[in-house]
Amino acid sequence: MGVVNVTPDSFSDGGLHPRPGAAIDHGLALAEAGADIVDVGGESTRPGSEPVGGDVEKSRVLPVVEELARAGLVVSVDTTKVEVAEGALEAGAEIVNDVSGGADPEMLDLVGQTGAGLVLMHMQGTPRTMQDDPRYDDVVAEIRDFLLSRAALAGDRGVGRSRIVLDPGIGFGKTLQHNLELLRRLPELVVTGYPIMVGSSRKAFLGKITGIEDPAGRDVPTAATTALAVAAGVAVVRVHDVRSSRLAAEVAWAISRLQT
Ligand code: HH2
Repeated sequence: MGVVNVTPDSFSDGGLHPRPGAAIDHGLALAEAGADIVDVGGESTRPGSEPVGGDVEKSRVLPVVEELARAGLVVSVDTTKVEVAEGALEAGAEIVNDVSGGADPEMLDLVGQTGAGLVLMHMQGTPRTMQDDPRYDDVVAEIRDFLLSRAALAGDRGVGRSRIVLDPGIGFGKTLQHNLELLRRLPELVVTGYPIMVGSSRKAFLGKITGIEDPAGRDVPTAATTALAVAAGVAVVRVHDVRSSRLAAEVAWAISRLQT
């Protein structure tokens, strides 16, 4: 899954694609580079970021979704707002990527009624405060239980089991140690039977490990996480630089599945 941020303030590529035209070109380039899905978002969720209104988010996202869907791409919309998701699905998106993990039951109803795909992600707190003091007794067990309970809720609201993807939310209310433990213990999420998605691309923990301060310089560290995630059985990786992660995924897949 390639990331298309139509935002002025995203942590790694904020302001790069603020206009629909630039974001559309970027989405097409990601598909060309090997993305099977493009994820279009109009609100930054980086630590400390402020929320934006639904109208602003829609004006950023909908023209981009419409054009990329028209070009034949599988488009997901990265939003927590029902009105944005609804507009995006009407404009041709097929998947809702909800970083709140379906906190608004109306989002689950919408996805259930439309038959769209749904990514449920875990976050502790809100983007404004989530990195202040994240705490867990057992980070993997707690996140797995949370995601399974939200998946069950989505099922009750009409979302088919095969349409649900679970995501532990790397960097969303997690310390370096939490992120590392989640990535080391991915098989414990894979055994739930739901497809698992991981979004580690360019995130701060990679900077802490490598000393690379500029997020845009973290694509090689990202590819390392992609390889390990694919080898662990993860189904989807959400990345900014598709080419490097696609290659890493192909090698990891060949080794772990004994395919060449
Ligand atoms: N990470 C970000 C945004 N959306 N969605 C899922 N399912 N999983 C993730 O890990 C995830 C996500 C943050 O990355 P980015 O979009 O590059 O930054 P920003 O939120 O600042 O736009």
